[in-house]
Order: sequence, then structure tokens, then C-alpha cells
Amino acid sequence: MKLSEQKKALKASVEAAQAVGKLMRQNLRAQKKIDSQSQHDIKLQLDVRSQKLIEKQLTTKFPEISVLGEEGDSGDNQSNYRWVVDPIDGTVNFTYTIPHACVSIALQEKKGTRYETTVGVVYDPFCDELWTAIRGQPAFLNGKKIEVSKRKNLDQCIVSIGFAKSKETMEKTLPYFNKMLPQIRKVRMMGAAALALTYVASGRFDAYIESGIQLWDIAAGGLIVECAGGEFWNQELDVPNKFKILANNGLLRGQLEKIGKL
Ligand code: LIP
Repeated sequence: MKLSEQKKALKASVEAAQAVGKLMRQNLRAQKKIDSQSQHDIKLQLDVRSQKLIEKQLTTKFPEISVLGEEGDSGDNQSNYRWVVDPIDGTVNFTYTIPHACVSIALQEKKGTRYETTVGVVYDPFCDELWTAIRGQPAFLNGKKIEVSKRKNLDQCIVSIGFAKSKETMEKTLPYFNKMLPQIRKVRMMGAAALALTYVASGRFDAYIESGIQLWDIAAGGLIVECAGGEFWNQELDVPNKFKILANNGLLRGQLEKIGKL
């Protein structure tokens, strides 16, 4: 896809993300309609409504591009391009009126048998912070170029970690968490993967680690980290579209891997 087309895709993604962001602001304190829930996860009617709004806006402008989203897929799942959408990342936060959640929209292009993220947008409607990136270009926060931190000593670093949604991922992550904690400055668990990634890209966090995270949580934020000069190490697990990730400022993966296996 030419850069001019990627810019059109970026603009459409920003408009869709901001439209859902407005809905999120309007509904933060409203009574939430819960479609389903488990001990560590909640699915809202507003998640579905928000993805429908995003799909309508994007497929009107790009009818040939399919959608893979947290609330379902549409279009040809073998198409050369696909949108990867998390309409509300941080749904549990949002349900509990914690204003730390965002919209994440990525465009991916098929490269052989795999997909590569080429456009990414993450929008936090509560802080009105919009992160954007096109592969090969810088990453921006509200139009201003951003870069990862330069901290290389773990004892000066803030590391974000997520425990995903299953007992299995929690049991796997806890030993790593216990070993990591004494070696870093501070740990942060914020409940929105896409924002943890944009915080790494903005130099607020120095790394973000999670195992059992879904593609739609990380596709846009992972590109934004890379375009900000960081590293987005990721490995697909034995369940499709489920990953373990270690995003960082490009200086920390060796030390963080030495702590233990996730
Ligand atoms: C959430 C992620 C978070 C993870 C949660 C959940 P959701 O996404 O952003 O990092 O730890 O388990 O997956 O479900 O709120 O879109």
C-alpha cells in the first residue's frame, strides 16, 4: 500500500477511534449493560456497539479490507489487508468507571503467510491522548514526535506487567513478577495493554510484559513502540491470535529475559 493510501487509512482510523472515544466519555459513569462476564473478564454491550461503529466507518471507506476484532470478524479472512480492532481496551477498568481505557485500531498487510502491522492508532478519550504511527515513519502523540526512554539500568526502570485473563497465565506470570519486582524501580499494572504499549513508546514506561494477550490488544501499540525507536518482541502462543510479548525501549530485553521465563 502506498504511503498516501496508508495516510488515508490512518485518517479513517483516527476518525473512528475518536467517534468511539466520545461514546466512552459519555458512558464512563453510566450504568453498563454487561453481555457476559467471568471472574477475570467482562464483555459489555458497548464493546459490541463500539466495534460496529468502527466497522461501519472503516468498511464504508475501505470496503475491500476485512475486520478482525475482539467483538467478531467480518469480510474475507484471507484478504491482503485487515483491520485489527479492540473497540474498548481496558473494559474492566471502564466498567468500574476507572478512566484508563482506549480504542485500538491497526491496519495489517499480508506478507507471505503472516500479517504485518503497517498503520496503528490508539486513542485514550479520558486524557485526550492520540497515538499514531505508520511503519517506517516516526510515532506521534497528539501530533508531536515521541521516543522511547533511554534508561538501561533496571533499578531505574518502570516496568508494566499484565496477568491476562486466565488462571494459567496468572500462575505462569506470578513467579516472574516476584523475581522482577526487587530488581526494578516500580511496577505498574494498569489493565489496558494498548496504553501500556503507548506509554513505553512515550518513555513513560521502560518495558511492558504480558503473556496470553490478544492480537487486537497489541497490534497498534506494538507498531507505535517500534516507530518510537523501541523493540516489540512477540511470540504467538499455541492458540491463534494469542501472544506473549516483551515491549521495551530497545535496551532491556536481555536483562528482563535473564529474570526468568514467562
Ligand atoms: C485487557 C488487556 C489487559 C489484559 C486484560 C484484558 P480488554 O483487554 O488490555 O492488558 O491484562 O486481561 O485482556 O479485555 O479490556 O480489551
